[in-house]
Amino acid sequence: LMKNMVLLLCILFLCSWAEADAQDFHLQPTPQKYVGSEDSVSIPAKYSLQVGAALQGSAAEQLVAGLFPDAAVTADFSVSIGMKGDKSIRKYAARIPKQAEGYYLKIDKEGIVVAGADRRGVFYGVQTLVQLIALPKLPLAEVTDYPDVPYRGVVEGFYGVPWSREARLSQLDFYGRNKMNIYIYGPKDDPYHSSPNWRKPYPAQEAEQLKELVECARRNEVLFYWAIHPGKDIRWNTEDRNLLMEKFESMYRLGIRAFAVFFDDISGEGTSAEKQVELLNDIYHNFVKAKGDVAPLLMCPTEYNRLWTKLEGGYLATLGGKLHPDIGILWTGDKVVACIDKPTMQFVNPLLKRKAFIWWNFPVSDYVRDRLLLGAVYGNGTDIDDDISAFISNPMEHAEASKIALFSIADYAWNMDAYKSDASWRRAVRYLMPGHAAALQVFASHNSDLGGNEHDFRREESEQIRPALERLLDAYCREGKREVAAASAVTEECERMIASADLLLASDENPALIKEITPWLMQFKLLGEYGREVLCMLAAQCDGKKTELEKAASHAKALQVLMTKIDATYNQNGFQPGVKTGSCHLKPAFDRLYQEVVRRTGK
Ligand code: 14T
Repeated sequence: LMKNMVLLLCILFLCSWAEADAQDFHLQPTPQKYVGSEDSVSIPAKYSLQVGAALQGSAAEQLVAGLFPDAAVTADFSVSIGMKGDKSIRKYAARIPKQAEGYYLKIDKEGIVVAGADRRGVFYGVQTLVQLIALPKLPLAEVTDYPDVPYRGVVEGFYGVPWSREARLSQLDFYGRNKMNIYIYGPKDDPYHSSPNWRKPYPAQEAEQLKELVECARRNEVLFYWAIHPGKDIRWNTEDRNLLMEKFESMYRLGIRAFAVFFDDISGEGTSAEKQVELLNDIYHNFVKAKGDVAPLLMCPTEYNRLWTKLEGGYLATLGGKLHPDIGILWTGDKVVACIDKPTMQFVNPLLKRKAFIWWNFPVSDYVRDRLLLGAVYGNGTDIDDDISAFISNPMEHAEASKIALFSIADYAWNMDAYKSDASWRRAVRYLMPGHAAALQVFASHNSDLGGNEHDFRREESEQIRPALERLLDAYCREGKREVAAASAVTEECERMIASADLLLASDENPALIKEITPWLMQFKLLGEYGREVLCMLAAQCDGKKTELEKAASHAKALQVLMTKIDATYNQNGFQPGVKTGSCHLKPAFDRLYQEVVRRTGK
């Protein structure tokens, strides 16, 4: 008995300790080191604020000014913000991580310190502080933090309708909050980025909007790259070279300080490695270096993935050997669309003679335009941080919906060891619609797979209801039996789908998101109703209830017609027109059951 008592006490102790240790909040992206306490402090009305001299006019200073608008000259509570070398944080210099963009943050009863390794590090420290201050109580804490990957962010590189001004402004703010530091502007269907108009300067209004984006990027410590895609019709002569330089000059005048040249998805003259190298090295010496305040040049090769690499042709070897080592080379992995792992990097880095700059083609949906890719981010190696110079994502033309994946990509690229795919996904959903997280989670969990596609890239879908669906199908198709537990689990899921769709359609919590996904929400609701009715058919058939079966069958059939109508009415792009939802498991299972009931009824 005594032994058992001791054991019980031990267990109780361990539980309470685990409880105390578990935080009910999670910083985003997951920091490298967080030491928190149960104890908290409330920031008094009177506080002092010291901001390092080197931060004058910086994004970090602007963010801090918003957090602490009325500082006193002296006070018992002090807020000190600075970067390495600043007087304001001198005492803490030794605690600042050595890594670029790192920071040390301390909150105690006397005050708050944010000490960054560099300007962006300070900004990230303040962003972490923003998250902590938003909690019900400000915990006493020490954070020592830095990114695993030097460049983390987004390339607007898809085919389809380019993002709107509002969407881009919202994205840049999102990148700042999620500690992403790069955005590459390269929408394939902007005629001034690609052929035919890459040679021409932007019209006044578009130029003005780009200027505004550059300023917004600066406020968020995001490097704004502008990419040109000239390869479809470039002639390797001085005329085109000068036109390209002039275009870069005009973009420089708009405030852009980072440039890329894309040679993807082209054929013919433009694909020559020698000519591409010559142009890039020329831009490097006569533009980037000549200006002195321009970020490292980037290029997307024609052979940008392993599948398309013809080693005999020597294309990549030429780039690797002759392209100036400071020029970054983009790479999508073993295929156009593929996850990135150690072998991916072991193949490409020796060829490029540098760490590849990863362009991850997820959640881009320009080759499956009838789908939404709202699933979890998984499949990339968590041991590749030393092998890559960047991890950037090519998103969907649905900017707000892309944030589900981007949130987790930011988390992954900041701290790979700590990355937990499923937990990160759920936090992303909560971040986008905190008041409707459960509904959005239901919707996202059934809108993630791509279906059969040219890149053979698939994602898990409807994972938690799959076992019940399988048991239901199996029992009914083989033996004509209704597996009760599975049937009610699936019915409940259908009810959740219907309610979630209604809640989201009626909500004004995130109007931009709802607008993007409305056709899919309408389709999703119908699919839920269809599933529910098919299950009624099945029950009626099993119980031999003829009139009920007739009623349910005619409703199910009407719902099929309505779903077909939605598919033929909305999202009518010229590539993959239509609206597909729950298409990996739910829709096929419901269709199969419907047919099976009809077959067994003998109709
Ligand atoms: F630059 C590359 F890294 C890249 O991925 N290029 C395009 C990109 O703009 C597009 O969004 C992405 C996904 O569709 O794939 C590339 O475009 C393709 C890929 C193909 F396999 C265009 C045509 C293809 F046949």
